[in-house]
Amino acid sequence: MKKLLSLTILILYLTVTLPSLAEATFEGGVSAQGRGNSSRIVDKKTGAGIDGAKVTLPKERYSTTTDEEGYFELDTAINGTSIMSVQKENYKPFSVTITDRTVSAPIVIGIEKSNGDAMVLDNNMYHLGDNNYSDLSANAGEFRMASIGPFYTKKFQMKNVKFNKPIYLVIGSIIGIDTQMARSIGQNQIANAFASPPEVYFNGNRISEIQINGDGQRIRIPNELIKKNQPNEVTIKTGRNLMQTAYIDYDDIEFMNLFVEN
Ligand SMILES: [Ca+2]
Ligand SMILES: [Ca+2]
Repeated sequence: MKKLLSLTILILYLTVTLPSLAEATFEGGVSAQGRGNSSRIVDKKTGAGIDGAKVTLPKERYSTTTDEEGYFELDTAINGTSIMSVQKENYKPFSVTITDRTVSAPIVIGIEKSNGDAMVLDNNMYHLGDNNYSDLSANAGEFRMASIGPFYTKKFQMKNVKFNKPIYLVIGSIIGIDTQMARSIGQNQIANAFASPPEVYFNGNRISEIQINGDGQRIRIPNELIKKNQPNEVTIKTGRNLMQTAYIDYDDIEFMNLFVEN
C-alpha cells in the first residue's frame, strides 16, 4: 500500500524491437490505479483493460486469465529468462521475454487489434536442438521442453495477400541462441564456443538467419517466393556449435508465436 505512489510501471509494447529486453521496455511513470500488485493487459490504442486475455508462461507451465478490467497476477516463480505470451481473440499474438526482475513490480502490456493483417501460423512454444547444452549457454536451466529435433517446419495457405505491401514472417520470441553475436552482447556466458545462427527458409529458400535472442523479429518474405492458393512452407533450422567437431552439437533454442504480417 505505502508503495503505491512509488510504483513504476514498465510498459511493454507489441512493437518490441531488437535486440534486448532492456531496450524494449521503458518506464512509463504511470501511477498504479486501484490495484497495487496486479499487472494489467490493455488495448494498446485505447488503453482500456482487456478481460479474458490468456497470459501464459509455457516453461513454467503456468497460465492465468485477466479479470473484467484486464488485471491479472503472476502466481509463479520465474527462473531466469522466460517467454510470456498473451492471447486474446481479434488481437495480434503477443509474447515478450521476461525475467523475475521484469515482473517484480506490476507491468502493463498493451496489445494490438489484429485488423486481419496478422495471420497466426503457430502459437505454441518449441524447443529445437538435441537437449545437450552447456549450463553456461543462453537461457540454459530454463529449458523444460524436450527438443523436437534440429528443425521446425510448417505448411500453410496464404490467402488475401496484398503484394503491394511488405509481407513479413514474425517470430514473436526466441531464446537460447548462442551465436558469436549473442555472446558479444552478453546473452550467454560461454567463453570458448559459439554456434552458427539459426536459419529461416521459406518454400526452400533461405530468407534469413537469426543472430540474437529477442522479441518481435520481423523477416521480410520476398514476394516472388509466395505461392498463392497453394501450401507455403516455413522452416526454422537451429545452428550448430562450431567448436565441436567430434560430433554434431545443435544449438538448443526455444521460440514461440510465429505469424505473417502484411
Ligand atoms: Ca546442443
Ligand atoms: Ca543454446
